[in-house]
Amino acid sequence: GKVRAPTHIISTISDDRGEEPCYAGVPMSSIVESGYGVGDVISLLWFKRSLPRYCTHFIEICIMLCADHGPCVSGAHNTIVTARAGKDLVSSLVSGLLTIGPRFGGAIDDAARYFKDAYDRGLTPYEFVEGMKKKGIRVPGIGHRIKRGDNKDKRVELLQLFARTHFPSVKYMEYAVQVETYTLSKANNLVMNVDGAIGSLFLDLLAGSGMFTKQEIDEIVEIGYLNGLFVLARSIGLIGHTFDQKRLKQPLYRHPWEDVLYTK
Ligand code: Q5B
Repeated sequence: GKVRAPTHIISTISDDRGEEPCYAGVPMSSIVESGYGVGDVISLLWFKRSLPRYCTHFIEICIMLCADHGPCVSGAHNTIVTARAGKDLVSSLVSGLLTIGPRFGGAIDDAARYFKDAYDRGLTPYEFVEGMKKKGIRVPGIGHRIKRGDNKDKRVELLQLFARTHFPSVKYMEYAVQVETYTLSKANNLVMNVDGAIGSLFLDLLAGSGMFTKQEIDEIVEIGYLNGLFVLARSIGLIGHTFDQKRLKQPLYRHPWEDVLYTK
């Protein structure tokens, strides 16, 4: 019989060999005719399955809420400086994206990992937070530069409200809220941030939707899919900041001497 030559690439999420591209086996015409949205496309290309509407709606809300947070955050600042240095769209975009990491926007996967581990092991919020302190690790998903216990992040409240209304279970979110109550008793800046809200709620989506096996959930959390939500969302804002600077014909940025402490 015929012997298949060995391939150098394996791909399982999309196929463009037919008349139309397919995402996880679903042809583009079905995607358009069924009125699918970005949440459905993410479900197909990242999770290789169609998810219930409340899940895809939740994903879309995450994207909308994280699209931008003003010009002063790390990502936007880098993008603005790069655009003002005369660089092109892609350079300005990636310069902003490269700031996404454990302190800024990229704490979602670790928040999911640590909250899941602590909840599944039955740790009290006290045991979890103090255990992290002993290890010298900041609790991912907790803390914000400008948000405080008496000025909570509206995005977190909106995500929690949506989940309380639509998710079958919010056990991980409730655990993260208990952790926040404990951290706020220590310092007013230790609020749950948007990374912590998305990380804990995505655990509830994965566990409560009935669409994933335990093994699949563990793999998603281990590989780290969830920072992808912030990267994707914030790209929208960073592209906007690039256009804004170009439209405003802003000159080369130079940081003022007065704002630097020159010392030996
Ligand atoms: N302390 C976010 O810190 C920030 C602690 C903590 C225990 C914690 C910090 C942190 C974990 C990572 C995380 C996502 C760096 C943030 C985002 C997107 C964004 C951004 C925007 C957007 C802020 C003061 C004292 C110190 C610290 C202690 C702080 N955090 N202890 N666990 N998690 N969080 N990142 O204000 O005793 O004085 O030494 O790393 O979740 O990025 O809008 O801006 O949409 O763009 O710089 O929302 O919390 O505070 O470093 O001066 O710390 O609090 O140990 O204690 P700050 P620091 P001590 S959301």
